[in-house]
Amino acid sequence: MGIYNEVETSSQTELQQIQLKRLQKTVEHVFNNVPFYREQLTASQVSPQSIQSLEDIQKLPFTKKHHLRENYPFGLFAVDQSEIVRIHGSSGTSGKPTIVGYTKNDIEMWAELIARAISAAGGSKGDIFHNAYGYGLFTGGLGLHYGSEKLGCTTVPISGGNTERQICLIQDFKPKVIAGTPSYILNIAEKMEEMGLNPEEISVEYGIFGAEPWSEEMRKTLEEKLGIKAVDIYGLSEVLGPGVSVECHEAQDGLHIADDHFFVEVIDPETLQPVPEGENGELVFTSLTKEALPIIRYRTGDIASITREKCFCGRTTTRMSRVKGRIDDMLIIRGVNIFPSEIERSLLQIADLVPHYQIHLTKKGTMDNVELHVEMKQEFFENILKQDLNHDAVAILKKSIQHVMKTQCLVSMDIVINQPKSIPRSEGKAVRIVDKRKEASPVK
Ligand code: DLL
Repeated sequence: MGIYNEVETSSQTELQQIQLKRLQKTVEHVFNNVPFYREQLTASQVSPQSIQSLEDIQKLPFTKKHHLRENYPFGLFAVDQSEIVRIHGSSGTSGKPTIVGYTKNDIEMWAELIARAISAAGGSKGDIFHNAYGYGLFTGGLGLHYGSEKLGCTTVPISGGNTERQICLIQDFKPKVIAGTPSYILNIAEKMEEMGLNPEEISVEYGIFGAEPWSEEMRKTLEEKLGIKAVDIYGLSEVLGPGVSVECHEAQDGLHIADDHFFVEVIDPETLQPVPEGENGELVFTSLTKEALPIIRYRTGDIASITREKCFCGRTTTRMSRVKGRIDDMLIIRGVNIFPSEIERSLLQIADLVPHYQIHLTKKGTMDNVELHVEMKQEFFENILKQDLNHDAVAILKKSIQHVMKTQCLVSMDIVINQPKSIPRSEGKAVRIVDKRKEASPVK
């Protein structure tokens, strides 16, 4: 069943015992080695000895992204710089990246978690693994790379971009597993379609997609276009990178968290109190084994729910739902809260559109306004040109999109239907929200 390490099927009690021991060790590690945490814990009147049960984690203060920024670049590292063998970072919306570091043991643990993830996704030793995640400071490329080698896959470090060359190598090497952001893999899949390749001619059987929110409908689209089974992989630099959780290909029903390396909580982002299992809230992670950058109760800003029900695949680990989106990306349209992934889910049901879209935030007078930019399919466009469709066709399509948005997402927004190929294609993480509100405001 592709279970890489038997710990993935341990009982919840065994997992919790492992977690408590490792949590105690981690709190001691940060208290002794990171001045920031020593001050935080002291201010909250908590010492390493205060952690006697897993519930005691709630005594610990939260860590947020700004704490990493304020301690840029290496201030939260818990080991001497000479022990750090790798640096990664995530580009923020503003200013300098958030920098993270890894010791040799951290890299080994990360590779193990990715080996588990590729196994869960359907891959195994000897498979050719086409890695289209970007290499560089971003954790996707090298993160997947080391795990793929550890599992024994033949790893192709193609990185993102240069789509034609990617397709050429896919045709020549015949990989079984492909990894990348769903938006970039869609880009590759569409190019393949244009080249007249059909899914039966594509060797790939399994896809490992993540690093950005995507919907169940996008999964169906990618699976059909490539003739594969696709799983969701999640992670973030501050906590590790990819591999914090991954779906299994057997159930494709929630992402298995590596409970032996991370303790997950789900909180209400307003009250900061835990929410019941099964309810959506903000994911909070504490690392349990990291040496270089141990992290305590990191508020991810990502919205999801968790369940501890055993999975059909045999794994007993906590599962998280798909991430609906980041709190920062939540749109509030006339009082209704909505994530871009929910818009995506509805849009992908409309036959005359391609699965690319952007949400433009603009100003109408003094009011915030939302424009949904979508793109018509090539056939639809050609039918208009040939006048097989009358000039009202676009207006009718626009009405039907508006109707879907109103009934499924409960919001009304302006719809802009673009000609084929006009929405920018992604080579990594797709830009879904374009904020033009500042551009529109008059110069003071
Ligand atoms: O995106 C790590 C990664 C690489 C994950 C490759 C999966 C595959 P960052 O650049 O630090 O790290 O961005 C982390 O991306 O907080 C989420 O908001 C988002 N994210 C990551 N995976 C998913 C996913 C990598 N599967 C941020 N679904 C996170 C939805 C995701 N959002």
